[in-house]
Amino acid sequence: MRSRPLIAALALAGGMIAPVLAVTGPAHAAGSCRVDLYDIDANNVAERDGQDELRFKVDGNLFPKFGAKYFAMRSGGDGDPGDFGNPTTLLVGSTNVKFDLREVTPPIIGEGDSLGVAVAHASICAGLSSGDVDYDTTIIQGHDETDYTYTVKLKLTAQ
Ligand SMILES: [Ca+2]
Ligand SMILES: [Ca+2]
Repeated sequence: MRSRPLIAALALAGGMIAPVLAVTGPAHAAGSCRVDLYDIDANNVAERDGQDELRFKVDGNLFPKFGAKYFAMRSGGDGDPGDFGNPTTLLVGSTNVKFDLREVTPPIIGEGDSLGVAVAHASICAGLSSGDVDYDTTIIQGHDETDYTYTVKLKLTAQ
């Protein structure tokens, strides 16, 4: 008989947890966000031959992922996530996420050289509620081999 109140209390506590989360969940600030490449525009490419061969490096992974692949862009070009094999990662807590834009030189398709880094800021994720979507845009610029500018837009989806 002495165990009954304890079991009842546990059952009550177990029953309480789920409804509380269900009520506060949608309005609760996100603890993490899924980050996806959303868009990349080549305003000016870097290489003198007028075409950059590109990959993204995210969390140590290269995109496109499989085999010796890259996506070639010329000035004025518009790249989509699918062109890079849909680069994605998770932003957790206060750590910004970086999408490193790499330029490779065929026939050697490794990780190439970094043109710059697009950032998804943790501060944006922290301001979102679960299910919300926002975007973080980075202008990547440099001078090697020629003046280049890329506009990279990352999409944050709050978990
Ligand atoms: Ca080239
Ligand atoms: Ca190249």
